[in-house]
Amino acid sequence: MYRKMVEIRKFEEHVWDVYTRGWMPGLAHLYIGEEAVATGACSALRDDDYITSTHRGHGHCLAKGARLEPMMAEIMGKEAGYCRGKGGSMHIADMSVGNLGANGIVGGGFGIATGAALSAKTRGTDQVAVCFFGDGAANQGIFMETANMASVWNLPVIYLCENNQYGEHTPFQAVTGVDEIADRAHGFGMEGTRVDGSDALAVHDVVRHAVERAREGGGPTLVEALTYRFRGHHVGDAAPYRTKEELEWWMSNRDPIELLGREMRRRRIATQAQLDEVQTETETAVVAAVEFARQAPYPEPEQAFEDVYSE
Ligand SMILES: Cc1ncc(C[n+]2csc(CCOP(=O)(O)OP(=O)(O)O)c2C)c(N)n1
Ligand SMILES: [Mg+2]
Repeated sequence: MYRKMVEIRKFEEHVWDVYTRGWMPGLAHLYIGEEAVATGACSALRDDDYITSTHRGHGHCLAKGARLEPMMAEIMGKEAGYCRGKGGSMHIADMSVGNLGANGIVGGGFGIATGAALSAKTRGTDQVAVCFFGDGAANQGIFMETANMASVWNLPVIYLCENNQYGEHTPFQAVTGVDEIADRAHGFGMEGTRVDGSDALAVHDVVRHAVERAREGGGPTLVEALTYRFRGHHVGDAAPYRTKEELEWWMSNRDPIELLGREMRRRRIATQAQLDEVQTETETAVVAAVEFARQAPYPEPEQAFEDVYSE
């Protein structure tokens, strides 16, 4: 889990670099600061379990098993990418590991994850689906419809709200009628839990519990992971709507990589030197992925209408 979180952090730092150099088209919404949520949750899943992701999806993809090279190639619009360069940062999908796709539509994953859970139940498998979504997406109407449906049909789905406390430039308290999004679970007739989203082990435990219940036919769960994004909404956003003190507090007290590293040293699972080694190895791998993606060709113009749903 430590290695995975470092991989996500370094990947995102390089996406920042790739974006600012003008090597990628579109926007980049970075997951820096939120690594424990995807890592903790996906480490409780099997390869054949499903996830749906968001516009801030690189961390979910990597945590569910995506490889660095095709990820970076997709972000740069290259043919070697997961969607042959046509999806970009916000539409990375990898069916081979159950990733049903990132989504540029806020709340776009609710129907897909709920449908995947219905499919698993109908086919009689014990697969589960995890739907990642933000605090902003928690106020989309489709959440109410799908969560109610999942409750009535007892579907194996976990709605995992990443409450990073802002939807674009708006604090979640300004647009949300409850203090804790997890409280909404009671209105749907399902279990709801809030968890420390900076603590990968805590996220893992809560999601594992929800997954076990879902596999045994116990139905859906709403999990709210309280977290914070260390960067702006997207790379070009300097985030003037929040205070420097608030950002600094989260960065110095709730950095998920620091917290897990400290816990590993405390339990004598790893030394600082071993953790440093993970950082170095991961940096090398991400640099190689950037280089791979830079060298890779763009799709040919004749391929424009291949692998797309409408022409
Ligand atoms: C249906 C829809 N409405 C609006 C947008 C524009 N938009 C993109 S990200 C975003 C904020 C989402 O906030 P949240 O769900 O909290 O996710 P976060 O960015 O904090 O991870 C908005 C409003 C969109 N992409 N889709
Ligand atoms: Mg948010």
